[in-house]
Amino acid sequence: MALLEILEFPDARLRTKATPMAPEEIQDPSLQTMIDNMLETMYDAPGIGLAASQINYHKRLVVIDVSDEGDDPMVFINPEVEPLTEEQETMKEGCLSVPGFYEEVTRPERVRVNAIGRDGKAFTMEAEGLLAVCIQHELDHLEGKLFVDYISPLKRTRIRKKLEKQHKQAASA
Ligand code: QAP
Ligand code: CO
Repeated sequence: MALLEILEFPDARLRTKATPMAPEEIQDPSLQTMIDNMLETMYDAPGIGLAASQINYHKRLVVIDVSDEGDDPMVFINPEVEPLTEEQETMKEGCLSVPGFYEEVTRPERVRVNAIGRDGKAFTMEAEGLLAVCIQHELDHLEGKLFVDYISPLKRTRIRKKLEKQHKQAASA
Protein backbone atom coordinates (compact mmCIF):
# COMPACT_ATOMS: atom_id res chain seq x y z
CA MET A 1 0.00 0.00 0.00
CA ALA A 2 1.02 3.61 -0.32
CA LEU A 3 0.43 7.04 1.15
CA LEU A 4 -0.94 9.52 -1.36
CA GLU A 5 -0.18 13.23 -1.51
CA ILE A 6 -3.09 15.37 -0.32
CA LEU A 7 -3.78 18.62 -2.19
CA GLU A 8 -4.10 21.65 0.06
CA PHE A 9 -6.26 24.76 -0.17
CA PRO A 10 -6.07 26.99 -2.22
CA ASP A 11 -4.84 24.48 -4.85
CA ALA A 12 -7.03 25.04 -7.93
CA ARG A 13 -7.18 21.29 -8.60
CA LEU A 14 -9.45 20.95 -5.52
CA ARG A 15 -12.04 22.88 -7.57
CA THR A 16 -12.29 20.15 -10.22
CA LYS A 17 -15.71 18.49 -10.53
CA ALA A 18 -15.34 14.71 -10.27
CA THR A 19 -16.85 12.46 -12.93
CA PRO A 20 -18.88 9.29 -12.27
CA MET A 21 -17.01 5.98 -12.35
CA ALA A 22 -17.93 3.72 -15.28
CA PRO A 23 -18.87 0.07 -14.60
CA GLU A 24 -15.55 -1.10 -16.18
CA GLU A 25 -13.64 1.21 -13.81
CA ILE A 26 -15.57 -0.12 -10.81
CA GLN A 27 -14.76 -3.72 -11.81
CA ASP A 28 -11.10 -3.00 -12.48
CA PRO A 29 -8.87 -4.51 -9.75
CA SER A 30 -6.79 -1.32 -9.73
CA LEU A 31 -9.74 0.42 -8.04
CA GLN A 32 -9.28 -1.87 -4.99
CA THR A 33 -5.66 -0.68 -4.72
CA MET A 34 -6.76 2.94 -5.01
CA ILE A 35 -9.37 2.43 -2.24
CA ASP A 36 -6.78 0.74 0.03
CA ASN A 37 -4.32 3.59 -0.58
CA MET A 38 -6.99 6.21 0.16
CA LEU A 39 -7.93 4.44 3.41
CA GLU A 40 -4.29 4.15 4.42
CA THR A 41 -3.75 7.86 3.67
CA MET A 42 -6.86 8.80 5.69
CA TYR A 43 -5.91 6.65 8.72
CA ASP A 44 -2.32 7.90 8.62
CA ALA A 45 -3.36 11.59 8.75
CA PRO A 46 -5.38 10.76 10.89
CA GLY A 47 -8.71 11.72 9.35
CA ILE A 48 -12.31 10.50 9.26
CA GLY A 49 -12.99 11.13 5.58
CA LEU A 50 -11.15 11.51 2.28
CA ALA A 51 -12.52 12.26 -1.19
CA ALA A 52 -10.65 11.19 -4.34
CA SER A 53 -10.53 14.88 -5.40
CA GLN A 54 -8.16 15.53 -2.48
CA ILE A 55 -5.57 13.16 -3.92
CA ASN A 56 -5.97 14.63 -7.41
CA TYR A 57 -8.08 11.71 -8.71
CA HIS A 58 -11.22 13.31 -10.10
CA LYS A 59 -13.68 10.42 -9.94
CA ARG A 60 -16.73 10.12 -7.69
CA LEU A 61 -15.14 8.09 -4.90
CA VAL A 62 -15.06 8.74 -1.13
CA VAL A 63 -13.80 6.84 1.94
CA ILE A 64 -15.04 7.51 5.48
CA ASP A 65 -14.49 6.00 8.92
CA VAL A 66 -16.18 7.83 11.81
CA SER A 67 -15.83 4.93 14.28
CA ASP A 68 -13.94 5.50 17.55
CA GLU A 69 -11.68 2.51 16.92
CA GLY A 70 -11.02 3.32 13.26
CA ASP A 71 -12.16 -0.16 12.29
CA ASP A 72 -15.24 0.65 10.18
CA PRO A 73 -14.05 1.75 6.72
CA MET A 74 -16.88 2.85 4.42
CA VAL A 75 -16.50 3.25 0.66
CA PHE A 76 -18.86 5.29 -1.52
CA ILE A 77 -18.62 5.06 -5.30
CA ASN A 78 -20.86 7.41 -7.36
CA PRO A 79 -22.64 8.60 -4.19
CA GLU A 80 -25.79 10.74 -4.32
CA VAL A 81 -27.07 12.47 -1.20
CA GLU A 82 -30.49 13.90 -0.34
CA PRO A 83 -31.52 15.68 2.86
CA LEU A 84 -34.22 13.88 4.90
CA THR A 85 -35.21 16.81 7.08
CA GLU A 86 -35.46 20.60 7.18
CA GLU A 87 -33.55 20.46 10.46
CA GLN A 88 -30.04 21.83 10.30
CA GLU A 89 -27.07 21.00 12.48
CA THR A 90 -23.96 23.10 13.15
CA MET A 91 -20.65 21.33 13.66
CA LYS A 92 -17.04 22.40 13.77
CA GLU A 93 -15.43 20.91 10.65
CA GLY A 94 -11.86 20.44 9.57
CA CYS A 95 -10.35 19.03 6.38
CA LEU A 96 -7.14 17.25 5.45
CA SER A 97 -6.86 19.78 2.61
CA VAL A 98 -7.11 22.70 5.07
CA PRO A 99 -4.76 21.46 7.82
CA GLY A 100 -4.85 23.20 11.18
CA PHE A 101 -8.12 25.11 10.66
CA TYR A 102 -11.56 24.30 12.07
CA GLU A 103 -14.76 26.28 11.57
CA GLU A 104 -18.47 25.84 12.19
CA VAL A 105 -20.61 24.76 9.25
CA THR A 106 -24.40 24.29 9.19
CA ARG A 107 -25.86 21.41 7.16
CA PRO A 108 -28.99 19.20 7.03
CA GLU A 109 -29.08 16.90 10.09
CA ARG A 110 -30.24 13.69 8.39
CA VAL A 111 -29.45 12.47 4.88
CA ARG A 112 -30.02 9.48 2.64
CA VAL A 113 -27.15 8.26 0.49
CA ASN A 114 -27.30 6.05 -2.57
CA ALA A 115 -23.94 4.68 -3.64
CA ILE A 116 -22.01 1.64 -4.86
CA GLY A 117 -19.78 -0.21 -2.39
CA ARG A 118 -16.27 -1.56 -3.03
CA ASP A 119 -17.91 -4.91 -3.83
CA GLY A 120 -19.60 -3.22 -6.80
CA LYS A 121 -23.07 -3.52 -5.25
CA ALA A 122 -25.48 -0.59 -4.95
CA PHE A 123 -26.65 0.30 -1.45
CA THR A 124 -28.76 2.92 0.35
CA MET A 125 -28.18 4.21 3.84
CA GLU A 126 -29.51 6.90 6.14
CA ALA A 127 -27.15 8.88 8.33
CA GLU A 128 -27.26 11.45 11.10
CA GLY A 129 -24.77 13.11 13.43
CA LEU A 130 -21.08 13.03 12.57
CA LEU A 131 -21.53 10.52 9.73
CA ALA A 132 -24.14 12.76 8.06
CA VAL A 133 -21.81 15.76 8.33
CA CYS A 134 -18.86 13.78 7.02
CA ILE A 135 -20.79 12.39 4.04
CA GLN A 136 -21.94 15.88 3.04
CA HIS A 137 -18.44 17.32 3.52
CA GLU A 138 -16.86 14.60 1.36
CA LEU A 139 -19.52 14.80 -1.36
CA ASP A 140 -18.88 18.56 -1.54
CA HIS A 141 -15.26 17.75 -2.48
CA LEU A 142 -16.55 15.85 -5.52
CA GLU A 143 -18.25 19.09 -6.64
CA GLY A 144 -15.05 21.08 -6.08
CA LYS A 145 -16.46 22.58 -2.90
CA LEU A 146 -14.64 23.03 0.43
CA PHE A 147 -15.93 23.74 3.95
CA VAL A 148 -14.19 27.13 3.86
CA ASP A 149 -16.68 28.15 1.14
CA TYR A 150 -19.36 28.25 3.88
CA ILE A 151 -17.49 30.61 6.23
CA SER A 152 -17.03 34.39 6.00
CA PRO A 153 -14.83 35.69 3.16
CA LEU A 154 -12.63 37.39 5.78
CA LYS A 155 -11.95 34.11 7.63
CA ARG A 156 -11.45 32.28 4.33
CA THR A 157 -8.89 34.86 3.14
CA ARG A 158 -7.01 34.62 6.45
CA ILE A 159 -6.82 30.84 6.16
CA ARG A 160 -5.73 31.06 2.52
CA LYS A 161 -2.92 33.52 3.36
CA LYS A 162 -1.65 31.41 6.26
CA LEU A 163 -1.58 28.25 4.16
CA GLU A 164 0.05 30.03 1.19
CA LYS A 165 2.77 31.26 3.54
CA GLN A 166 3.31 27.74 4.91
CA HIS A 167 3.47 26.33 1.38
CA LYS A 168 6.10 28.92 0.37
CA GLN A 169 8.18 28.13 3.46
CA ALA A 170 7.92 24.39 2.83
CA ALA A 171 9.01 24.91 -0.80
CA SER A 172 12.11 26.90 0.17
CA ALA A 173 13.14 24.67 3.10
C1 QAP B 1 -14.24 15.90 7.29
O1 QAP B 1 -12.00 15.77 7.95
C2 QAP B 1 -14.95 16.26 8.58
O2 QAP B 1 -6.81 20.14 10.18
C3 QAP B 1 -13.07 14.99 7.47
O3 QAP B 1 -4.41 19.15 10.85
C4 QAP B 1 -14.27 16.87 9.63
O4 QAP B 1 -10.76 13.98 8.48
C5 QAP B 1 -16.27 16.00 8.73
C6 QAP B 1 -7.55 16.60 9.84
C7 QAP B 1 -14.94 17.20 10.80
C8 QAP B 1 -16.93 16.31 9.91
C9 QAP B 1 -16.27 16.90 10.95
C10 QAP B 1 -7.70 17.97 9.83
C11 QAP B 1 -6.32 16.07 10.20
C12 QAP B 1 -8.64 15.69 9.46
C13 QAP B 1 -6.65 18.81 10.18
C14 QAP B 1 -10.87 15.19 8.46
C15 QAP B 1 -5.40 18.26 10.53
C16 QAP B 1 -5.25 16.90 10.54
C17 QAP B 1 -9.83 16.11 8.91
CO1 CO C 1 -12.27 17.69 3.42
